[in-house]
Amino acid sequence: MVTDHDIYFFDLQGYLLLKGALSADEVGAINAILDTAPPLKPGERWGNVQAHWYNDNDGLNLQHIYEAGEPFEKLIDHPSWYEHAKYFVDAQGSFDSLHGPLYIDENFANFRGPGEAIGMHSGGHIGTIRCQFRVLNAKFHCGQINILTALSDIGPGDGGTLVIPGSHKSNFEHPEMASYVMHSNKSGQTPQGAVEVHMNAGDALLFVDALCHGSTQRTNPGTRRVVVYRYGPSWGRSRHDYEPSPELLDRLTPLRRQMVNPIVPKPAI
Ligand SMILES: O=C(O)CCC(=O)C(=O)O
Ligand SMILES: [Fe+2]
Repeated sequence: MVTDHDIYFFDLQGYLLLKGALSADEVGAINAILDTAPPLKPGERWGNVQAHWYNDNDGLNLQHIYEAGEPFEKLIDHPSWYEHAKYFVDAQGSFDSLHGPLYIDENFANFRGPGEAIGMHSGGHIGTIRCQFRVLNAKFHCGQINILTALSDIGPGDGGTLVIPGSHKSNFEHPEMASYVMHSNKSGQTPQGAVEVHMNAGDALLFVDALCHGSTQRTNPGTRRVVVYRYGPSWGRSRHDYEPSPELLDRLTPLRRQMVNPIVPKPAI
């Protein structure tokens, strides 16, 4: 459940670190499937999973990863963060009557190798509704709550996530931002105020997308593995042009099905 401590620090910082969100068995089952992924280039498919890059140096994404099997389906409404996502997108009570269940508008696994990083982006000054942080009358109305879960330990040199605590409420762009856009975040050379989040496999970083964030550059050998599930209100649309497959929709529980496909249009006639 969401505690007073979670509420206070999420409001203050824009993120929470959920230690041990996944068990070693859950992480093991996910990694075992990812180990079977063939080498993929952006645009190529692996079943219903789609290989993708945001940019050419932030690591390969396997988009639509909830198509890759039951261990990924479990993450849709995982008890370690489901109530948090629901609470921060819109406080319980009004939530169900006003805009239905949560919706996942993007979900992917990311592999980050040596030299790769994602530059700093976002921040409260941007104001995009999809990513917004908003509290009114003591209720949260966040546009997007991200759950980034570590599938390998992430320490110094591993390309860990950088966050600027409190930047979800900033009214101005970080003055050093221009030098930290895409791919320039060497470990140890981070924008003033940034915190590099170190995680153990199974820990989950919950953050509102309005938070200014990015990553350090991976300098260690090997690969950082994470999965990211993004939660918003059910009137959102997929960030990409991916549709859930009929096979996935068939397999899912009613709640999970609603969360991947909340609005099923009725034919006009
Ligand atoms: O790869 C990371 O550490 C950050 C990913 C990111 O920017 C996001 O999930 O929105
Ligand atoms: Fe991001």
